[in-house]
Amino acid sequence: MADLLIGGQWMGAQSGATRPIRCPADGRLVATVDEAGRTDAEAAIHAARATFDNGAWPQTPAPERGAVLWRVADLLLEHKDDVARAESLDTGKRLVESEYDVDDVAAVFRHYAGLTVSGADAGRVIDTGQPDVVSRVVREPVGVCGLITPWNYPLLQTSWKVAPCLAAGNTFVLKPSELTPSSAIWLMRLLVEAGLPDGVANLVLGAGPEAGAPLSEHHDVDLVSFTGGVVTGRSVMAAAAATVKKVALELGGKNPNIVFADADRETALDMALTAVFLHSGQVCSAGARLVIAESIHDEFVDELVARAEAIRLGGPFDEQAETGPLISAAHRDKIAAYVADGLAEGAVLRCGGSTPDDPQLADGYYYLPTVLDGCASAMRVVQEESFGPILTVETFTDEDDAVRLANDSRYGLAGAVWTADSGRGQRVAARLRMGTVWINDYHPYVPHAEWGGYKQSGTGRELGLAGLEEYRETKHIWQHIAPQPQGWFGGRK
Ligand code: TXE
Repeated sequence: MADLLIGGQWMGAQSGATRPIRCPADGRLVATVDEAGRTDAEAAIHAARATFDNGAWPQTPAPERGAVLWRVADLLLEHKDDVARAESLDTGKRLVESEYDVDDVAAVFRHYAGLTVSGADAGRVIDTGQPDVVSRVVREPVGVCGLITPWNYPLLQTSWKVAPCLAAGNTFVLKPSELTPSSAIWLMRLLVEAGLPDGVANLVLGAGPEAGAPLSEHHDVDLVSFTGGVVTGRSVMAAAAATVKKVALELGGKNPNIVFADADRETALDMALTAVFLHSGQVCSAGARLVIAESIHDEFVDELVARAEAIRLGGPFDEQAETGPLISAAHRDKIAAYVADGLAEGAVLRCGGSTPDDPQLADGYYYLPTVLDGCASAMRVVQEESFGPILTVETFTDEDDAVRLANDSRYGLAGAVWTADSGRGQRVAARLRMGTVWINDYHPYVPHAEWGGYKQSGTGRELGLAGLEEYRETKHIWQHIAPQPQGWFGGRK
């Protein structure tokens, strides 16, 4: 079956090109998919434009759009086993994690389905003080949206864009990561099955510079929403400037996990591991910087290292595995280079720092959970997002010092503070320049709360109500019901 969905038709690439998809856990071929180029992307943009300008979807009553989204959620859960399996084969992540992701994706679709019936679409009537004037502010879909997504949580991050985009009445072209296209193909099939009209959802697969770039460049695209690395994000934003389209960017982070001496030690330790090593650190909100009180540093880090050394690596279907491989050989090389760099800058290697020597893992892109102690915020390994299983450790003396260190970053996506002092937790949370702050927890998110970054972690918000607003324009309609000449210029009698 062909894999590109353009104007309601499944088709191959105009060039006939295809791309092999390999499982990062063992390198086995899991799919061969069509590889779109610029002309395919442009065809998809034209289809989305024509459907937006001439189709019924933008004018469909919001609750009817919501009903389609609700059906998508049901279908996702019905096909959960297949969708999760496809996601795990593409990403190498444990099956159980992909299953959680499908549940989360269904919840995201239901959240936006709910907003279509709860009045979030309602505009406002303005009291102008003029009885002969009806002044209304209405919310409208933005138009054609270009959605570009990454490989770490392929389906989840796609749902954060697709669900609000559709709820608001837009049409879109989706370009998932070329490394992990399978769950996007699944989602498109389910959107069609749920009754979405032809041409509303369009899918192109392929490399960023060919299949993705037209989504930020083309004058027929009104909004581009991108999740990925900061370097690519800058180029998306620069390309979008030429046509002044709306831009939403989620560009990852280098997130501090602050532990005060009065924190519940056992929980803070356990969660410090989850914060950074979940999905082998390939998480935009990973707690990759441990910022720890000097007085508990030795004891805490010794125990953390012992636990990190015991983490079991393995493929998606290995039930003993606690985390999986990195996405590619190139990404693993990048992680190794960050570790080498950190050591050259004076960090102390406490564990990991190499690939595992287990022969059963030899064909996958595994890297051992790594702890670098004695770090300083000026180091490259502390400043840049490695997006792998590397924890850097910095120590602080007091509350001000903790906040100063945590904020000493070009990123501002997320962070956490661990303390038994609720007042201190709130004080620190208020001073952290980040889009999400957890107090005595790490990683939870809900579809109802906004997600996004300060500083170079991006612009705009996903999820929550703001996640819907990204996909809407605001229009003021002024109607004079008893118009009279004003005589401003006098005119001719
Ligand atoms: O991502 P890219 P990469 C970070 C992480 C990682 C780094 C690089 O630090 O190591 O980014 O990862 C598409 N025009 N994150 O290189 O390039 C691309 O095809 C339009 C953080 O894999 O940003 C894919 O669909 N699109 C992150 C998407 O952009 C282009 C998640 C992301 O790829 C394009 C992933 C172009 N010119 C990586 N070039 C997070 N925020 O969660 C590429 N793409």
